[in-house]
Amino acid sequence: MSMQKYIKDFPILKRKVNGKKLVYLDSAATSQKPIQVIKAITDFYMNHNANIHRALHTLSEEATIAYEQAREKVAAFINAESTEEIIFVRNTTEALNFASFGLRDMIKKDDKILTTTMEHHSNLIPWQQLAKMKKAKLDFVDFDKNGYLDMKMFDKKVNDAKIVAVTQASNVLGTINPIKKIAEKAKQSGSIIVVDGAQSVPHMTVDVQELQIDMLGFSGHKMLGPTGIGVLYARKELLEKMQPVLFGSDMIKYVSLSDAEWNDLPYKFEYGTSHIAGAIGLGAAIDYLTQIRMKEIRKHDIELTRYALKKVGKIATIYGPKKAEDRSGLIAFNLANIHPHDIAAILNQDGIAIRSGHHCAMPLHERLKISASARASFYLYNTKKEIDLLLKSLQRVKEIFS
Ligand code: C6P
Repeated sequence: MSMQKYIKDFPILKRKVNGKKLVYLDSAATSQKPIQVIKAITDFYMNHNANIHRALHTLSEEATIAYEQAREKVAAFINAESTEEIIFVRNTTEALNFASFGLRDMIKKDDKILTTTMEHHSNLIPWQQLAKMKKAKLDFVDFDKNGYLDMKMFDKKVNDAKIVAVTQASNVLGTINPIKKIAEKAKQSGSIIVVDGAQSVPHMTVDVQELQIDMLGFSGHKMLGPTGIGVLYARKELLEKMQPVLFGSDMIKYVSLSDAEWNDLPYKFEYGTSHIAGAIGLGAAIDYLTQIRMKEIRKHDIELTRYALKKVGKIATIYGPKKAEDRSGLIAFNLANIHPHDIAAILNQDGIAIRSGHHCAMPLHERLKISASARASFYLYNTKKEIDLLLKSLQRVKEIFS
Protein backbone atom coordinates (compact mmCIF):
# COMPACT_ATOMS: atom_id res chain seq x y z
CA MET A 1 0.00 0.00 0.00
CA SER A 2 1.29 3.46 -0.84
CA MET A 3 1.27 4.66 2.79
CA GLN A 4 3.53 1.81 3.93
CA LYS A 5 6.68 3.87 3.43
CA TYR A 6 5.63 6.32 6.14
CA ILE A 7 5.37 3.72 8.94
CA LYS A 8 9.11 3.92 9.65
CA ASP A 9 8.67 7.59 10.64
CA PHE A 10 6.70 6.58 13.75
CA PRO A 11 9.16 5.27 16.36
CA ILE A 12 6.44 4.06 18.76
CA LEU A 13 5.09 1.63 16.17
CA LYS A 14 8.24 -0.48 16.62
CA ARG A 15 7.43 -1.29 20.21
CA LYS A 16 5.90 -4.47 21.57
CA VAL A 17 2.93 -4.74 23.89
CA ASN A 18 2.47 -7.98 25.83
CA GLY A 19 5.17 -9.54 23.69
CA LYS A 20 3.30 -8.75 20.45
CA LYS A 21 4.03 -6.07 17.89
CA LEU A 22 1.86 -3.05 18.69
CA VAL A 23 -1.22 -2.64 16.46
CA TYR A 24 -2.38 0.89 17.21
CA LEU A 25 -6.06 1.31 16.31
CA ASP A 26 -6.88 4.28 18.56
CA SER A 27 -5.94 7.30 16.47
CA ALA A 28 -9.38 8.89 16.88
CA ALA A 29 -8.47 9.31 20.56
CA THR A 30 -4.97 10.53 19.76
CA SER A 31 -2.64 9.87 16.84
CA GLN A 32 0.96 8.72 17.03
CA LYS A 33 3.73 11.23 16.19
CA PRO A 34 6.30 11.00 13.42
CA ILE A 35 9.97 11.61 14.19
CA GLN A 36 9.79 14.89 12.21
CA VAL A 37 7.32 16.30 14.77
CA ILE A 38 9.26 14.96 17.75
CA LYS A 39 12.46 16.51 16.36
CA ALA A 40 10.82 19.90 15.74
CA ILE A 41 9.72 20.05 19.39
CA THR A 42 13.12 18.88 20.70
CA ASP A 43 14.93 21.36 18.45
CA PHE A 44 12.82 24.19 19.84
CA TYR A 45 13.61 23.32 23.45
CA MET A 46 17.30 22.60 22.72
CA ASN A 47 18.08 25.62 20.58
CA HIS A 48 15.43 28.35 20.60
CA ASN A 49 13.41 28.19 23.82
CA ALA A 50 12.18 31.57 25.08
CA ASN A 51 8.87 33.30 25.66
CA ILE A 52 7.23 34.98 22.64
CA HIS A 53 6.01 38.50 21.84
CA ARG A 54 7.71 39.82 24.97
CA ALA A 55 11.45 40.31 24.77
CA LEU A 56 13.94 41.78 22.32
CA HIS A 57 16.64 39.14 22.72
CA THR A 58 17.56 36.70 19.93
CA LEU A 59 15.96 33.60 21.43
CA SER A 60 12.65 35.37 21.98
CA GLU A 61 12.73 36.66 18.42
CA GLU A 62 13.43 33.16 17.06
CA ALA A 63 10.68 31.63 19.19
CA THR A 64 8.21 34.32 18.09
CA ILE A 65 9.05 33.78 14.41
CA ALA A 66 8.65 29.99 14.71
CA TYR A 67 5.33 30.35 16.58
CA GLU A 68 3.94 32.78 14.02
CA GLN A 69 5.18 30.59 11.15
CA ALA A 70 3.16 27.74 12.68
CA ARG A 71 0.10 30.00 12.61
CA GLU A 72 0.75 30.67 8.91
CA LYS A 73 0.93 26.92 8.26
CA VAL A 74 -2.40 26.37 10.04
CA ALA A 75 -4.05 29.22 8.08
CA ALA A 76 -2.83 27.77 4.77
CA PHE A 77 -3.83 24.21 5.78
CA ILE A 78 -7.52 25.14 6.25
CA ASN A 79 -7.41 28.00 3.71
CA ALA A 80 -8.27 30.76 6.19
CA GLU A 81 -8.19 34.27 4.74
CA SER A 82 -5.59 35.48 7.22
CA THR A 83 -3.57 34.47 10.27
CA GLU A 84 -5.74 36.85 12.33
CA GLU A 85 -8.42 34.17 12.08
CA ILE A 86 -6.27 31.47 13.72
CA ILE A 87 -6.39 31.29 17.51
CA PHE A 88 -4.11 28.78 19.21
CA VAL A 89 -5.97 27.00 22.00
CA ARG A 90 -5.36 23.77 23.89
CA ASN A 91 -7.67 21.42 22.00
CA THR A 92 -11.04 21.12 20.24
CA THR A 93 -12.84 21.29 23.58
CA GLU A 94 -11.28 24.65 24.41
CA ALA A 95 -11.95 25.89 20.86
CA LEU A 96 -15.66 25.05 21.17
CA ASN A 97 -15.86 26.61 24.64
CA PHE A 98 -14.30 29.78 23.22
CA ALA A 99 -16.81 29.65 20.37
CA SER A 100 -19.86 29.32 22.63
CA PHE A 101 -18.89 31.70 25.44
CA GLY A 102 -17.24 34.11 23.00
CA LEU A 103 -20.68 34.53 21.41
CA ARG A 104 -22.43 35.19 24.75
CA ASP A 105 -23.21 38.85 24.00
CA MET A 106 -24.84 37.90 20.70
CA ILE A 107 -27.32 35.44 22.25
CA LYS A 108 -30.47 36.52 24.06
CA LYS A 109 -33.41 34.87 25.81
CA ASP A 110 -35.35 32.44 23.56
CA ASP A 111 -32.76 32.46 20.76
CA LYS A 112 -32.30 29.01 19.28
CA ILE A 113 -29.05 27.05 19.24
CA LEU A 114 -29.30 24.06 16.93
CA THR A 115 -27.03 21.06 17.23
CA THR A 116 -27.36 17.29 16.64
CA THR A 117 -27.82 14.09 18.63
CA MET A 118 -24.51 12.71 17.33
CA GLU A 119 -22.24 15.28 18.97
CA HIS A 120 -19.24 14.59 21.17
CA HIS A 121 -19.75 16.14 24.63
CA SER A 122 -17.32 18.90 23.65
CA ASN A 123 -19.78 20.19 21.05
CA LEU A 124 -22.77 19.75 23.31
CA ILE A 125 -22.00 20.85 26.87
CA PRO A 126 -20.67 24.33 25.94
CA TRP A 127 -23.95 24.98 24.07
CA GLN A 128 -26.04 23.56 26.93
CA GLN A 129 -24.24 25.92 29.30
CA LEU A 130 -24.62 28.94 27.01
CA ALA A 131 -28.34 28.15 26.59
CA LYS A 132 -28.74 27.94 30.38
CA MET A 133 -26.78 31.15 30.94
CA LYS A 134 -28.79 33.15 28.41
CA LYS A 135 -32.15 31.31 28.77
CA ALA A 136 -31.86 30.38 25.11
CA LYS A 137 -33.32 27.22 23.56
CA LEU A 138 -31.27 24.21 22.58
CA ASP A 139 -32.70 22.08 19.79
CA PHE A 140 -31.44 18.94 18.02
CA VAL A 141 -31.33 17.36 14.60
CA ASP A 142 -31.52 13.60 14.83
CA PHE A 143 -29.90 10.92 12.65
CA ASP A 144 -31.53 8.01 10.86
CA LYS A 145 -31.02 4.25 11.30
CA ASN A 146 -28.01 4.30 8.99
CA GLY A 147 -26.33 7.09 10.94
CA TYR A 148 -27.03 9.93 8.48
CA LEU A 149 -28.26 13.29 9.74
CA ASP A 150 -31.96 13.84 9.05
CA MET A 151 -31.61 16.72 6.59
CA LYS A 152 -35.39 17.22 6.35
CA MET A 153 -35.47 17.82 10.08
CA PHE A 154 -32.47 20.14 9.73
CA ASP A 155 -34.21 22.15 6.97
CA LYS A 156 -37.25 22.61 9.21
CA LYS A 157 -35.29 23.56 12.32
CA VAL A 158 -32.59 25.79 10.85
CA ASN A 159 -34.91 28.66 9.86
CA ASP A 160 -34.89 30.46 13.19
CA ALA A 161 -31.57 29.15 14.56
CA LYS A 162 -29.12 31.76 15.78
CA ILE A 163 -26.27 29.24 15.98
CA VAL A 164 -25.81 25.90 14.23
CA ALA A 165 -23.15 23.72 15.89
CA VAL A 166 -22.38 20.44 14.17
CA THR A 167 -19.60 17.91 13.88
CA GLN A 168 -18.06 17.31 10.48
CA ALA A 169 -17.30 13.68 11.36
CA SER A 170 -18.79 11.63 14.19
CA ASN A 171 -16.28 9.91 16.48
CA VAL A 172 -18.67 6.98 16.92
CA LEU A 173 -20.82 6.60 13.80
CA GLY A 174 -18.01 7.75 11.54
CA THR A 175 -20.60 9.73 9.54
CA ILE A 176 -19.20 12.60 7.52
CA ASN A 177 -21.87 15.29 7.57
CA PRO A 178 -22.65 17.45 4.51
CA ILE A 179 -21.15 20.61 6.01
CA LYS A 180 -21.26 22.64 2.80
CA LYS A 181 -25.01 22.06 2.44
CA ILE A 182 -25.57 22.68 6.15
CA ALA A 183 -23.55 25.92 6.03
CA GLU A 184 -25.41 27.11 2.92
CA LYS A 185 -28.78 26.69 4.67
CA ALA A 186 -27.45 28.17 7.90
CA LYS A 187 -26.28 31.23 5.94
CA GLN A 188 -29.70 31.63 4.31
CA SER A 189 -31.22 31.64 7.80
CA GLY A 190 -28.64 34.12 9.07
CA SER A 191 -27.26 31.58 11.58
CA ILE A 192 -23.66 31.36 12.74
CA ILE A 193 -22.25 27.98 11.72
CA VAL A 194 -19.75 26.35 14.10
CA VAL A 195 -18.06 23.10 13.06
CA ASP A 196 -16.37 20.51 15.25
CA GLY A 197 -13.43 19.42 13.11
CA ALA A 198 -11.75 17.12 15.66
CA GLN A 199 -12.24 14.00 13.52
CA SER A 200 -12.28 15.63 10.08
CA VAL A 201 -9.34 18.04 9.90
CA PRO A 202 -6.77 15.24 10.55
CA HIS A 203 -8.26 13.04 7.82
CA MET A 204 -9.46 15.12 4.88
CA THR A 205 -9.10 18.45 3.12
CA VAL A 206 -11.07 21.02 5.09
CA ASP A 207 -11.27 24.38 3.32
CA VAL A 208 -13.12 26.89 5.49
CA GLN A 209 -13.75 29.30 2.60
CA GLU A 210 -15.06 26.61 0.30
CA LEU A 211 -17.31 25.25 3.07
CA GLN A 212 -18.38 28.81 4.02
CA ILE A 213 -18.29 28.10 7.74
CA ASP A 214 -17.92 30.72 10.45
CA MET A 215 -15.98 28.72 13.02
CA LEU A 216 -14.01 25.50 13.22
CA GLY A 217 -12.30 23.79 16.15
CA PHE A 218 -9.71 21.04 15.98
CA SER A 219 -6.90 19.40 17.98
CA GLY A 220 -3.22 19.04 17.09
CA HIS A 221 -2.86 15.71 18.90
CA LYS A 222 -5.26 13.91 16.55
CA MET A 223 -3.30 15.02 13.47
CA LEU A 224 0.23 13.85 14.32
CA GLY A 225 0.94 16.92 16.46
CA PRO A 226 1.57 17.14 20.21
CA THR A 227 -1.07 17.25 22.92
CA GLY A 228 -1.99 20.61 24.44
CA ILE A 229 -2.31 22.52 21.18
CA GLY A 230 -5.45 23.07 19.15
CA VAL A 231 -7.02 25.67 16.92
CA LEU A 232 -10.09 27.85 16.87
CA TYR A 233 -10.66 29.28 13.41
CA ALA A 234 -13.27 32.01 13.11
CA ARG A 235 -14.02 34.62 10.46
CA LYS A 236 -12.31 37.88 11.32
CA GLU A 237 -15.54 39.86 11.35
CA LEU A 238 -17.00 37.47 13.90
CA LEU A 239 -13.87 37.39 16.09
CA GLU A 240 -13.99 41.17 16.22
CA LYS A 241 -17.51 41.02 17.67
CA MET A 242 -16.78 38.12 20.04
CA GLN A 243 -15.65 38.49 23.63
CA PRO A 244 -12.54 36.83 25.08
CA VAL A 245 -13.27 33.96 27.43
CA LEU A 246 -10.06 33.88 29.47
CA PHE A 247 -8.37 37.04 30.61
CA GLY A 248 -4.87 38.11 31.52
CA SER A 249 -1.30 38.45 30.35
CA ASP A 250 -0.72 39.55 26.76
CA MET A 251 -4.31 39.60 25.43
CA ILE A 252 -4.59 43.33 26.12
CA LYS A 253 -3.61 46.57 24.43
CA TYR A 254 -4.03 48.78 27.48
CA VAL A 255 -4.84 48.14 31.14
CA SER A 256 -5.84 50.57 33.86
CA LEU A 257 -6.72 49.69 37.42
CA SER A 258 -10.40 49.54 36.56
CA ASP A 259 -10.56 48.30 32.96
CA ALA A 260 -8.76 46.80 29.98
CA GLU A 261 -8.76 47.17 26.21
CA TRP A 262 -8.34 43.98 24.15
CA ASN A 263 -5.37 43.28 21.92
CA ASP A 264 -5.62 42.96 18.13
CA LEU A 265 -6.55 39.65 16.54
CA PRO A 266 -5.62 36.90 17.06
CA TYR A 267 -3.93 37.83 20.36
CA LYS A 268 -7.20 39.04 21.93
CA PHE A 269 -8.02 35.37 22.55
CA GLU A 270 -4.56 34.05 23.48
CA TYR A 271 -4.25 34.41 27.25
CA GLY A 272 -1.10 33.68 29.29
CA THR A 273 2.03 32.08 27.89
CA SER A 274 1.09 30.05 24.85
CA HIS A 275 2.06 26.44 24.18
CA ILE A 276 4.91 27.61 21.93
CA ALA A 277 6.54 24.21 21.39
CA GLY A 278 3.09 22.74 20.79
CA ALA A 279 2.32 25.20 18.00
CA ILE A 280 5.73 24.51 16.43
CA GLY A 281 5.07 20.76 16.67
CA LEU A 282 1.67 21.25 15.06
CA GLY A 283 3.36 23.22 12.27
CA ALA A 284 5.70 20.27 11.67
CA ALA A 285 2.71 17.89 11.63
CA ILE A 286 1.02 20.07 9.02
CA ASP A 287 4.22 20.02 6.91
CA TYR A 288 4.22 16.23 7.16
CA LEU A 289 0.53 15.83 6.25
CA THR A 290 0.80 18.37 3.42
CA GLN A 291 3.74 16.54 1.91
CA ILE A 292 1.74 13.26 1.90
CA ARG A 293 -1.38 15.14 0.72
CA MET A 294 -4.72 15.00 2.49
CA LYS A 295 -6.38 13.46 -0.57
CA GLU A 296 -4.10 10.43 -0.25
CA ILE A 297 -4.82 10.13 3.46
CA ARG A 298 -8.54 10.24 2.76
CA LYS A 299 -8.18 7.53 0.09
CA HIS A 300 -6.24 5.34 2.51
CA ASP A 301 -8.88 5.84 5.26
CA ILE A 302 -11.66 4.84 2.85
CA GLU A 303 -9.78 1.73 1.74
CA LEU A 304 -9.12 0.57 5.31
CA THR A 305 -12.65 1.42 6.45
CA ARG A 306 -14.19 -0.48 3.52
CA TYR A 307 -12.04 -3.49 4.41
CA ALA A 308 -12.91 -3.26 8.11
CA LEU A 309 -16.65 -2.89 7.39
CA LYS A 310 -16.51 -6.05 5.27
CA LYS A 311 -14.33 -8.14 7.60
CA VAL A 312 -15.42 -7.05 11.08
CA GLY A 313 -19.01 -6.57 9.87
CA LYS A 314 -19.26 -10.35 9.47
CA ILE A 315 -19.00 -10.98 13.20
CA ALA A 316 -19.91 -7.66 14.86
CA THR A 317 -22.62 -4.98 14.74
CA ILE A 318 -21.04 -1.84 13.31
CA TYR A 319 -22.79 1.51 13.79
CA GLY A 320 -23.15 4.23 11.17
CA PRO A 321 -23.24 4.39 7.35
CA LYS A 322 -22.63 1.21 5.36
CA LYS A 323 -20.64 3.05 2.67
CA ALA A 324 -16.98 3.68 3.50
CA GLU A 325 -17.04 6.84 1.32
CA ASP A 326 -19.54 8.42 3.73
CA ARG A 327 -17.42 7.66 6.79
CA SER A 328 -14.21 8.75 8.43
CA GLY A 329 -11.54 6.14 9.27
CA LEU A 330 -13.14 4.38 12.21
CA ILE A 331 -15.63 1.68 13.13
CA ALA A 332 -17.50 1.51 16.44
CA PHE A 333 -19.05 -1.87 17.11
CA ASN A 334 -20.46 -4.39 19.54
CA LEU A 335 -19.69 -8.09 19.53
CA ALA A 336 -22.56 -10.30 20.73
CA ASN A 337 -23.29 -9.30 24.33
CA ILE A 338 -19.66 -9.03 25.33
CA HIS A 339 -18.85 -5.81 27.16
CA PRO A 340 -16.62 -3.51 25.06
CA HIS A 341 -14.19 -3.19 27.99
CA ASP A 342 -13.73 -6.99 27.97
CA ILE A 343 -13.12 -6.88 24.22
CA ALA A 344 -10.53 -4.12 24.61
CA ALA A 345 -8.77 -5.93 27.47
CA ILE A 346 -8.45 -9.18 25.50
CA LEU A 347 -7.30 -7.34 22.36
CA ASN A 348 -4.65 -5.64 24.48
CA GLN A 349 -3.25 -9.07 25.35
CA ASP A 350 -2.66 -9.44 21.60
CA GLY A 351 -0.94 -6.04 21.41
CA ILE A 352 -3.98 -4.39 19.77
CA ALA A 353 -4.99 -0.97 21.08
CA ILE A 354 -8.65 -0.01 20.60
CA ARG A 355 -10.96 2.22 22.62
CA SER A 356 -14.05 1.09 24.51
CA GLY A 357 -16.76 2.97 26.39
CA HIS A 358 -19.06 5.83 25.44
CA HIS A 359 -16.31 7.80 23.65
CA CYS A 360 -17.57 11.04 25.26
CA ALA A 361 -20.81 10.69 23.31
CA MET A 362 -23.29 9.46 25.94
CA PRO A 363 -26.47 10.86 24.34
CA LEU A 364 -25.46 9.24 21.03
CA HIS A 365 -25.05 5.86 22.76
CA GLU A 366 -28.40 6.30 24.53
CA ARG A 367 -29.96 7.11 21.17
CA LEU A 368 -28.50 3.80 19.83
CA LYS A 369 -29.89 2.07 22.95
CA ILE A 370 -26.46 0.83 24.00
CA SER A 371 -24.33 1.79 26.96
CA ALA A 372 -20.96 1.42 25.27
CA SER A 373 -19.15 0.34 22.12
CA ALA A 374 -15.73 -0.84 21.07
CA ARG A 375 -13.96 1.32 18.48
CA ALA A 376 -11.09 0.74 16.09
CA SER A 377 -9.80 3.87 14.38
CA PHE A 378 -7.27 4.17 11.60
CA TYR A 379 -4.68 6.57 10.27
CA LEU A 380 -2.06 6.68 7.57
CA TYR A 381 0.23 4.20 9.40
CA ASN A 382 -2.36 1.40 9.60
CA THR A 383 -2.60 -1.52 7.18
CA LYS A 384 -5.11 -4.15 6.03
CA LYS A 385 -2.89 -6.74 7.71
CA GLU A 386 -3.58 -5.03 11.03
CA ILE A 387 -7.32 -5.27 10.39
CA ASP A 388 -6.82 -9.01 9.78
CA LEU A 389 -5.10 -9.19 13.18
CA LEU A 390 -8.02 -7.28 14.73
CA LEU A 391 -10.47 -9.77 13.24
CA LYS A 392 -8.42 -12.74 14.45
CA SER A 393 -8.32 -11.33 17.95
CA LEU A 394 -12.06 -10.57 17.90
CA GLN A 395 -12.68 -14.19 16.93
CA ARG A 396 -10.63 -15.22 19.94
CA VAL A 397 -12.78 -12.96 22.14
CA LYS A 398 -15.90 -14.66 20.80
CA GLU A 399 -14.49 -18.10 21.52
CA ILE A 400 -13.56 -17.11 25.09
CA PHE A 401 -17.15 -15.99 25.75
CA SER A 402 -18.90 -18.83 23.91
N1 C6P B 1 -12.62 12.50 20.88
C1 C6P B 1 -12.24 10.14 21.06
O1 C6P B 1 -11.61 9.14 21.46
P1 C6P B 1 -10.15 17.09 22.52
O2 C6P B 1 -10.20 16.03 23.57
O3 C6P B 1 -10.55 18.43 23.03
O4 C6P B 1 -8.87 17.08 21.76
O5 C6P B 1 -11.24 16.66 21.42
C2 C6P B 1 -12.60 16.62 21.77
C3 C6P B 1 -13.43 16.05 20.66
C4 C6P B 1 -14.37 16.83 20.06
N2 C6P B 1 -15.12 16.39 19.04
C5 C6P B 1 -14.99 15.13 18.57
C6 C6P B 1 -15.83 14.70 17.43
C7 C6P B 1 -14.05 14.27 19.14
O6 C6P B 1 -13.93 13.04 18.67
C8 C6P B 1 -13.26 14.74 20.22
C9 C6P B 1 -12.27 13.82 20.90
C10 C6P B 1 -11.72 11.49 21.41
O7 C6P B 1 -13.24 10.03 20.37
C11 C6P B 1 -11.47 11.64 22.87
S1 C6P B 1 -12.95 11.61 23.81
